[in-house]
Amino acid sequence: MADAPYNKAGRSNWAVNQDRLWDDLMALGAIIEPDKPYTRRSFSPMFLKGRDYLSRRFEEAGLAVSIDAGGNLIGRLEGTDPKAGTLMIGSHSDTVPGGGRFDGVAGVVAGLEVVRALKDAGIAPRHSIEVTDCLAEEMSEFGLSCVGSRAMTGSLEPAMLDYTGPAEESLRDAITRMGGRPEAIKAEARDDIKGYLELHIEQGRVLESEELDVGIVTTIVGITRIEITISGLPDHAGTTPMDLRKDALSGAIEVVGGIRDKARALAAAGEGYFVATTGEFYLEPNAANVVPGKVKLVIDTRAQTRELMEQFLAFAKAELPALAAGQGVEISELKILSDSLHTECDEGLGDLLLQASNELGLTSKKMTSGAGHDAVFFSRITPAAMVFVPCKGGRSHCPEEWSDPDQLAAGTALLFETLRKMDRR
Ligand code: HGY
Ligand code: MN
Ligand code: MN
Repeated sequence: MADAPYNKAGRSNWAVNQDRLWDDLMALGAIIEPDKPYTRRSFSPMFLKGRDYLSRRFEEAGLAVSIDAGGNLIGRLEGTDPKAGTLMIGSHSDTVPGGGRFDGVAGVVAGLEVVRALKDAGIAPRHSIEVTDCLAEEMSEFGLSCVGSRAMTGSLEPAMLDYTGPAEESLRDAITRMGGRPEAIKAEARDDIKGYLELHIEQGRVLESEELDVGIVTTIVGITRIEITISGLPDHAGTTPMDLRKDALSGAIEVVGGIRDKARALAAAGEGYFVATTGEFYLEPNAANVVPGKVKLVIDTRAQTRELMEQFLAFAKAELPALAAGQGVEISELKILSDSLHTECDEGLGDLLLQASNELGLTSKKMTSGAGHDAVFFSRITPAAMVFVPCKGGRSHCPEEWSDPDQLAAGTALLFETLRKMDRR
């Protein structure tokens, strides 16, 4: 990594405190399910334990702590000018199953560190500053991601509150269980947020391979998630001849292969970034001596342009049923779970980030994000921008996820300097 202007003794000579930041991250990295590192799933008891830790650290930093209607945890520092509005630094503290210690939570802790650094430096910002842990950014058991940031930005459709999760609990009840008040989401929509910043690990290989200190995100891909149910007939595995079976898994194999091949073709077409993943796969009854009667898939697709996504959706609706029918089974349901457009981050904030990065002597580049983020929804109500820090080998959503203390400190110092510029605007 390029020599960033802070000494290698691991202590930056900037306002942010690298060790304090790192200690909080490692403490949160220990508040995880005992048998599956590193897992802290939204809505779980372990998630609430992580929030207890964050709330305590918010209070110790002198922030007023609250849970908003959508279940987001917010630490607020009042500004000197009540008419100036609020600047927010956010991300998420939930993980994927078997995830890492940095995805999301690094951005929440970085926001906390920025506020502590403001206090250490005796700086009283004009704007109020909020550090936000957005509820359930990762795809949750309710079939929805970015629950809290959708709620805060008027993007949580009422029908989504009826999505159900484990034990048939509604998303509405789960948000309430997290301290939210779903019935007040609409009434408490925010109009005071004047800007949103998010620090996140890149979850890719660009910064590390080009030895850059930080990335400034310009575009965040659109994400569409589709649930497909393939129905056949459960039958005795021993007595049902091959030509008389209605094997749902045989159909699912063709459907998944068709999705893979279409995604490879779109990715290779040179019209922009496109990926598709069959990440969830449920087989019923999932018994060795029963011909599979039903398969449920969840497909996660990402596109840099709406044109690419529309090409994929047209393919899915037109071609997938024939692939299933070719195996004597049918697609009994094809449901769009969520469909968010690609997002352009705010250019003005991107320029502030670049300016601050140059002033700090950091090497940087503007880049696209293949991962989804809470910033997507904040960009709908306020100027929003993101800072990426390198992560080892680009690995993420796995226990090997890693970012060095000084890389995180550099990104946090950039947040600090950029927030100061936003506060002075
Ligand atoms: O899946 C994503 O893109 C993000 O990590 N939630
Ligand atoms: Mn993630
Ligand atoms: Mn994330």
